[in-house]
Amino acid sequence: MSYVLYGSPSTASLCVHWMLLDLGVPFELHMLDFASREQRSPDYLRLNPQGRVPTLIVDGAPVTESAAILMLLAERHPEARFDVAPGAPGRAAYLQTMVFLANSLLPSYRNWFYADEDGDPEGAGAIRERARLQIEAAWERIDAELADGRAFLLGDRKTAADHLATMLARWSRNMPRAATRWTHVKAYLDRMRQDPGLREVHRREGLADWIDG
Ligand SMILES: N[C@@H](CCC(=O)N[C@@H](CS)C(=O)NCC(=O)O)C(=O)O
Repeated sequence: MSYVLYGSPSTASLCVHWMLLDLGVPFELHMLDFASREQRSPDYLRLNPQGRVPTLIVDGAPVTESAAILMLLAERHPEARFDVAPGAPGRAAYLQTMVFLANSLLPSYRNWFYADEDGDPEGAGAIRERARLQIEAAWERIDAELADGRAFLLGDRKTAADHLATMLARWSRNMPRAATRWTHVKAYLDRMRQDPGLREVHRREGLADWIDG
């Protein structure tokens, strides 16, 4: 199995980088320079026509979309138990949570951070305000789920949902209401921030903020 990850520090590639470290598999890492728009270079657009990260080259073929990559890696390395197998108890919750994070929460962050670039800059303020409300509603929902004191998003073991949710929580750190402002989410994140793989990915990506609270 061979892996080559294209990413950029603190972006959507972080969750994939983290899972690769957790899996302990060899991989090559290419950090793209967003300042020089390397993600829009012809060479990179051949791998990822959207010009976004992450892209993971899996045995020579590019795969995009962070959540899909996480689920693929979990499936290819079942010994790590980062997913819930078809037919196993908790499978529905796993699928529901992954799709909720990827389909509802992550695009709202895209709108928050890229309102000017992705659409008409004149309407960007309204887009950002709506995105903020959607992001806050999502953390409200996740907070309610964590209220039963479970250690991880899906119960008592770490899954791909934790890789994705923790990265998304990190992105809220400078927003009007950071994810850490919800009581149960904060308790969860305080535990996750002790995770050796998450700490290592912060170190490798040169990120000193947020990881220590
Ligand atoms: N749905 C995609 C979103 C990827 C995405 O928006 N990545 C951002 C960084 S977080 C990016 O590459 N931005 C550079 C750009 O749009 O030019 C995923 O989950 O992989």
